[in-house]
Amino acid sequence: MKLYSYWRSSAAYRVRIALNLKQLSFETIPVHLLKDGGQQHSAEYQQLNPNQLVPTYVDGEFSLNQSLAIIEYLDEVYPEPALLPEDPEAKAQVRSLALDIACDIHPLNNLRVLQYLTGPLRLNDDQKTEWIYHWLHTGFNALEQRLQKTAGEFCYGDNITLADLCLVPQMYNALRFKLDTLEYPTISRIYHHCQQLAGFALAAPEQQSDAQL
Ligand SMILES: N[C@@H](CCC(=O)N[C@@H](CS)C(=O)NCC(=O)O)C(=O)O
Repeated sequence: MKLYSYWRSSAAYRVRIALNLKQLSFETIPVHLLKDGGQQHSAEYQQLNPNQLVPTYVDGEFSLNQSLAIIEYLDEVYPEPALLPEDPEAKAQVRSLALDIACDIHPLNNLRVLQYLTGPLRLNDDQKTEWIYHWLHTGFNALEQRLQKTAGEFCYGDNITLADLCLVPQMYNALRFKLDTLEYPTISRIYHHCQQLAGFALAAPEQQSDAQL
């Protein structure tokens, strides 16, 4: 099993957590998102993933992009521990929380979006930061309200789910941008709790072989 990954990529971080929780050993193939103009744009990587984004999961002839699709695939093939509840309503709620993060928060502050803002659209650094904070606060405000209704120890009740695998990297990313997270006590509590668990801790950006500290 191979994971094309970048240490600071939130989407790759989600998959690393899943692989760790399921105790699957995998080889990390680093794709440096900044070096050489971004190795995700190389012809070789484009063959593997035409979206030019990480992660890409490869197992033999099987290759898959999109972190949530990868995690759900792993969850079906390696069911323990389950990352989605069985009950249809609970499962839908967990997916909905995960998608709030993965579809409505994460993409707006992705590298290629920020590069387009400061490149062709000529935003300066302060304007870029305002953009990042605006979309993080918009998403976190909604997420905090939802979690106040759904959370137990984790995002949805007391079991780790797909939603936690999305929350942790997104919060890591927000802290990296020095977002004031005091307004988000539930998000913060779940984040700090997850950080204590080995599967999450080992997936952290700083623990990766390609980390540049
Ligand atoms: N929806 C995709 C998002 C993948 C994604 O945006 N990856 C980012 C890193 S977190 C990336 O490769 N960015 C490179 C770029 O923007 O050029 C997933 O969940 O896998």
